[in-house]
Amino acid sequence: MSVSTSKEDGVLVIVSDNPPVNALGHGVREGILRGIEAARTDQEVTAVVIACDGRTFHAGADITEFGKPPQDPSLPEVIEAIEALDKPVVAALHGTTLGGGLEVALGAHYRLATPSTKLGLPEVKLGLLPGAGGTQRLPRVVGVEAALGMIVKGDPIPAKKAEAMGLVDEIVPESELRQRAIAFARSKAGSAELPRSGRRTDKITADGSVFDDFRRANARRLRGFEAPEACIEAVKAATELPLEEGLKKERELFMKLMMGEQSAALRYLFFAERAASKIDDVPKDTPLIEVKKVGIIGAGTMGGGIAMNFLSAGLPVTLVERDQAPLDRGVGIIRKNYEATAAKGRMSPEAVEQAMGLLTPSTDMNDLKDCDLIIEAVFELMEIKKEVFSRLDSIAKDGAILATNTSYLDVNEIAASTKRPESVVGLHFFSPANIMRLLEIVRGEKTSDSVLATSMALSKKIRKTAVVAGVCHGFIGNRMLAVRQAEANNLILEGAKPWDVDRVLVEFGLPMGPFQMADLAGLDIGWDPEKTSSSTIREVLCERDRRGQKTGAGFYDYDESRRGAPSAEVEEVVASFAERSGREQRNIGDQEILERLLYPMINEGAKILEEGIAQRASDVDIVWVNGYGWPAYRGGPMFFADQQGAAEVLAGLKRHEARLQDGFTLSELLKRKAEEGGRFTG
Ligand code: 3H9
Repeated sequence: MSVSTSKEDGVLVIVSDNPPVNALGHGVREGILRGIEAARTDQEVTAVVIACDGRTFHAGADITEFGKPPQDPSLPEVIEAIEALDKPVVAALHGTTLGGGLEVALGAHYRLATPSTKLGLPEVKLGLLPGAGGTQRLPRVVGVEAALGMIVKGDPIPAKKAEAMGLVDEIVPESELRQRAIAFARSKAGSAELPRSGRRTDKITADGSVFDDFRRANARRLRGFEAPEACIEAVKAATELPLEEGLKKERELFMKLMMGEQSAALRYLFFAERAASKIDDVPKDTPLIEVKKVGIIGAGTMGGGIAMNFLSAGLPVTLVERDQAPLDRGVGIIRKNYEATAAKGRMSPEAVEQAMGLLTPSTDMNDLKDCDLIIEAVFELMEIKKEVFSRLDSIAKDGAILATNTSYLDVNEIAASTKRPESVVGLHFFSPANIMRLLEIVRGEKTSDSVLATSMALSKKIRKTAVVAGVCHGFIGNRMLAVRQAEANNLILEGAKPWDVDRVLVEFGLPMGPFQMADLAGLDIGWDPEKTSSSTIREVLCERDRRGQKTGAGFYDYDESRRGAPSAEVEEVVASFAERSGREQRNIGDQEILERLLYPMINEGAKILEEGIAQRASDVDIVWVNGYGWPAYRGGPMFFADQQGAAEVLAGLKRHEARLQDGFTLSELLKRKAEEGGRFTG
């Protein structure tokens, strides 16, 4: 039984125990309602405490029940019964009091919390809104502005802040929570007036501009998402309607979101992210290597960004660069980045010094000898990587993890330059490495289970979302990106304009298209002015000093504030290439652009799966959402493929096959899925 009750001196204590997070599944809802009903009818009971065993108070509704036929009692019904009880109800909060869990707490008349409790309404991150009264009760308790922030952004707040807002009545020590809650409840027994969140009126007024101001201030991060607007509408309803009608409105908005594609995609990603951290054939009890000290070779943008991850997690880092000047520059940039974060109020000045205090710069690779993990982030050239690894082999201590941050190269070949290939792994960070959440853990043929399991555990410590990839050119993300890039180039040679290609992807929900991305990164990456031969569009643009945003021109012309405008010169360059390649320029519609960019990527994703480079389709999606800006509300390329249907993707590829890049072949897995009507994702 997941809910038990006991009576302590007139207080009925209702305790849920539904590991791992006390989700409010059917049995839990039923148990709480039964407890409330018992409290109502039992004359001996004068007050109630609602609490949870285990690591947390209810962390929300049970997401696995979503999309299945609803089972009574519903959560709103349970919460209404709690609020309506004429005996004081105290919620005893600990851990992560989230979503439906916080809504239960809002239904209670009083809330006590331990100092480490986090409180939040994260439903928006699942493409939903709080659907059990949260949008109506929270603004009545903390005011409209504070509630908007919590509901529309979905980030939890610490207990102390919740107390200051009036959301928590008292903070009590962790070990005394239950007893203090019982004593508190007893002290309120017999109260004539109970503070019911839903009946409060004092904080619920707001002038309409609050909502518009909020929309404006958050427009960028909310672009394309449906749920935040619905959240705003629901909170607005709280200011305009009596509770019952507001709850009805909330329900309506909630159900609409729940049935929609965006929430399906975001819920899928929630589970996809958790699945990604599981390595199928590595036993759960694989011993981990203790990582107490990290070494990084290369103090450039990448090396510096990687270092920051570990420094921020409290791990000492030795940063090695060949010469003093670039080392100083690298260290300077790390400090500047931290100081910029502090200036925005996201880090204290003491934390900056603490992080910098963990950094040891060095020009001597021998200083890496006591590191447990060493990550190489030097120039992307096999010969250089091999040289670094063979030197590392003679310096690093036994058992140390030797990682390469290569984004394309063969990790097996790099590993073979050492006498300990089992210790070698790819840790592919994405730029800017201190910000981007994705980490590809590249598993070499000989990488040991311990090295893999430790890499995965470490990714959590540095707050990355990691995905395991096998060895191939570009691993999961860049391999698929290369296919899209080649197709984007084909499209412009056939007559699509670079800005149209970019626009189609931005309208789809990506932050930018391939040509905007190229301009941002610089067209001259890998370009050698000594050896240039005008053989590609990119080369010609570099030769004309159109090297991207930094030179004020690339595929676009840029003004001083780096706003890009279509360039007649680029059109001319592209047209002359098209003529030379004998391609006829034609008008290409948006739908063809989208299919030509996305379907070959999906085909490549399917090959990645059939070759076993990715463990599961959802891992491919995690890579694209976290590393390449694929809109989360579209789930990822493989989820998108399932929504289109594999047969439609295959038909689309066949429609365009003659025009696709040389050497294009269809994935056998895609063909099979199309034939069987099967899905890539669960
Ligand atoms: C809601 O409440 C709607 C209401 O407003 C209205 C209803 C009418 N359900 O993340 P972890 C599983 S919407 C089912 O690795 P952590 C999770 O899949 C909900 N399962 O642990 C994993 O399973 P497995 C609003 C859930 O310590 C295991 O628990 N609430 C749920 O890193 C451990 O999870 C949220 O959105 C759930 N609600 O983080 C909160 N939650 O071991 C969602 C977790 O098989 N949850 N599981 O892979 C979280 O944010 C994190 O899980 C939490 C713990 C912070 C709680």
